[in-house]
Amino acid sequence: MNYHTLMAASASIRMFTGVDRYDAAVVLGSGLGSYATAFNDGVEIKFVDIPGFPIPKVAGHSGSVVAAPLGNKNVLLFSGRVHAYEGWEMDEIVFGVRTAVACGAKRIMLTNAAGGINPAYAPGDLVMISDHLNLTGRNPLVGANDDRLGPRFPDMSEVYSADLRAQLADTFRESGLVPHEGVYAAFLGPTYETPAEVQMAKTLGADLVGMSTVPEAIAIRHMGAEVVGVSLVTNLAAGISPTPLSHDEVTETAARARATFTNVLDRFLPTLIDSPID
Ligand code: 8IG
Repeated sequence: MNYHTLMAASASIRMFTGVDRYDAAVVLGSGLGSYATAFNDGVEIKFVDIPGFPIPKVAGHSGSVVAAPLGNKNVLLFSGRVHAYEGWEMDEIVFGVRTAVACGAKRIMLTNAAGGINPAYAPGDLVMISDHLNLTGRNPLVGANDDRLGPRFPDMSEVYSADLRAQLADTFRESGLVPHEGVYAAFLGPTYETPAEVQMAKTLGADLVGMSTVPEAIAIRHMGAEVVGVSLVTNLAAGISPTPLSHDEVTETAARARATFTNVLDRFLPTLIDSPID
């Protein structure tokens, strides 16, 4: 991680918007990026215009951050995440969240689309992430540690803030949702798992499977900010589902669940932004 590039990215966002501090950030996962466009008073900055940002190669989305006021605070909403399975390095994958923390964000919400292992989940459900299993074989902190960012051996005993999870559970209930919570197992991808791999993850304690979020959560904790995670279950994991997995199923379910997701974020963002640890 190049510290100076990180500082340049942070300065670029703060100077472009004329806001010297952002209080919180949200990373919008696959199919959920449209949430950012709902902020009418937000300013969109394309990743190509920020030093050091990885530019997604996915057709139709080169990535951007919407900087928006919320009450008397300010939030950053990122859409256009990059993944390890696309060939990106860990430093690139976590660059956005590190920039958010460098802009002042003390709390970051990570969202994703994921496969469901826990039989209590159905496609379309939102699930809070209680903890994770890093099964990617990668870690964003490998290499020389930059002590300006965080410690060599960061504690991971509460990656996903218990306080924020309790508040998100309240938001789920207020939205009429079951406050599902589960362990997210990250695989490298891009293949979905075999049924045996899903059984392995289940035996290890996983409720959800996905290909993102974990590197970002690690980098955020490294820098001492708080994390809250939510998965949209878009498919049942291989072998749990009676039918083969398809990316079309994933995008269709994400589209169906968008209103629920929007409702939860609208209610939760004021909580996320109102950090008592300023
Ligand atoms: I959406 O079933 C989505 N992302 N690893 N497995 C993994 N990632 C996913 C899945 C899944 N569904």
